[in-house]
Amino acid sequence: TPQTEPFSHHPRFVSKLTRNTLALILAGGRGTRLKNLTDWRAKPAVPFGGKFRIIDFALSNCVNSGVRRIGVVTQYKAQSLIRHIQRGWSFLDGRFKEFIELLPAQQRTEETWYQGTADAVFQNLDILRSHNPQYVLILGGDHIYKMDYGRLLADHAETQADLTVACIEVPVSEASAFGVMAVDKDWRIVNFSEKPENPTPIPGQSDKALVSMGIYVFNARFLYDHLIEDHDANASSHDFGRDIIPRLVESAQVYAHRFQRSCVSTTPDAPYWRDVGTVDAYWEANIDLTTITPDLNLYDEDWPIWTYQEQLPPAKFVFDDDSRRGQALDSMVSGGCIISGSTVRRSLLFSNVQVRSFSTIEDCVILPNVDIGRHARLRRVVIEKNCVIPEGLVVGFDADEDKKRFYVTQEGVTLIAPEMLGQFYHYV
Ligand code: ADQ
Ligand code: ADP
Repeated sequence: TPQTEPFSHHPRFVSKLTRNTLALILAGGRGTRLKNLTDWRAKPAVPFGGKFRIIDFALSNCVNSGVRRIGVVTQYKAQSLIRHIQRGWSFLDGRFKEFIELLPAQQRTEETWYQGTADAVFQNLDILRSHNPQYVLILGGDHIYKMDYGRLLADHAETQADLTVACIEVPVSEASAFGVMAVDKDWRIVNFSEKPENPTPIPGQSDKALVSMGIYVFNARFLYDHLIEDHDANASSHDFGRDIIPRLVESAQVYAHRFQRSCVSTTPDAPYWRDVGTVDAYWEANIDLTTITPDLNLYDEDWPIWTYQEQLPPAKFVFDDDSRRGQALDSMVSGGCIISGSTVRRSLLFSNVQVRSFSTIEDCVILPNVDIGRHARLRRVVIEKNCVIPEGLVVGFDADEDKKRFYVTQEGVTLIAPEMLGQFYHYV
């Protein structure tokens, strides 16, 4: 029988639930819509917010929630992701039974790479079992959000579900990119369809749909049984959204958990959850951080976003007598940057960016180790790591001209990568 009393009165406290949970972060997807930003790295390794990489958000949510046994499942272009995790995330302490473990596709149990998200978990079943968790929390590695998974686990235990799927409301016009669900009055999922052409709106709210965030809590044993069953099924694509969840909704206790608030949110009505899967969305989410009250608060001491930090000197601003400039306004500027004799506005500079005299940078997202020569004028540009921007380059004023050399998005954001400048990559 479902628990009716509040979970806080229950003998199993949330800390016990989080401690008995093993998180698996799926970080192996391709992420092709980010164009050159994912040519050499997996999407979860793409730098975000000046200091972080996308996966730091899911990882920080785990650590801050008290879920400190974490597996990261990797496949495509994993080298820089693995490097980041080794350098930045090895602080978890084995003495407290905390760990982060990398689970690369390695054809250990099968003769194939990971076929789909469910297969990626299936191929690590023996490792999962050896840790003996009570709950398995399955997450994607490519969203930006702050979420307390303790709430989700408490909800899962309270409803005595076999599986709980975290969900959020999105405009119905965007819903076909997601798994769309229908729930009954107790939030039990009664229907689930993966990326339907014509998504069904929430009853009484014709403009909204309830969609899966790709975040699942399974009772461990229940998960193992169903992964084995799915593995043996011929017609399956071995994907949670396409195969496992629609099937379980019919036969098991599958509940929805509504993501209603980011842990500490400046805008409690609209929980922040972004897929920065396109260059436009990536630019927009990064630039938003430079506004006066961003939708995502990175200054929240209760929910720090952990990452690997290089030891770098402070950002420096040099006033140049000739150009009579040397400033950044409405911008975020990371360690190791030097802005000399130039003006930066509404921009986000990652570590070790140099902007030289007489240049003007507006609405730009500049990844680490970029050197911008004199007299450059850049507007609405994303610059990939390690670019050397030649003296006098003008981008963002004439889209037809820019398209000849660079990638220009629908919204008129230009992406510049070293290859486009004829530059060979040099590893730093
Ligand atoms: P998608 O967004 O299409 O749908 P999917 O491509 O299945 O997500 O990837 C989910 C996560 O798994 C990503 O973090 C990705 O990197 C990783 N991944 C994908 N293939 C992998 C593989 N072979 N090996 C390892 N990792 C892999 C899912 C759900 C929808 C839901 C959305 C929410 O299927 O129902 O609405 O997420 O974004
Ligand atoms: P990240 O910014 O994610 O750390 P890196 O720039 O370090 O990524 O690149 C990840 C990996 O891809 C590195 O091993 C690097 O050597 C390789 N790489 C990146 N760009 C190129 C390129 N243009 N040509 C060859 N190798 C590259």
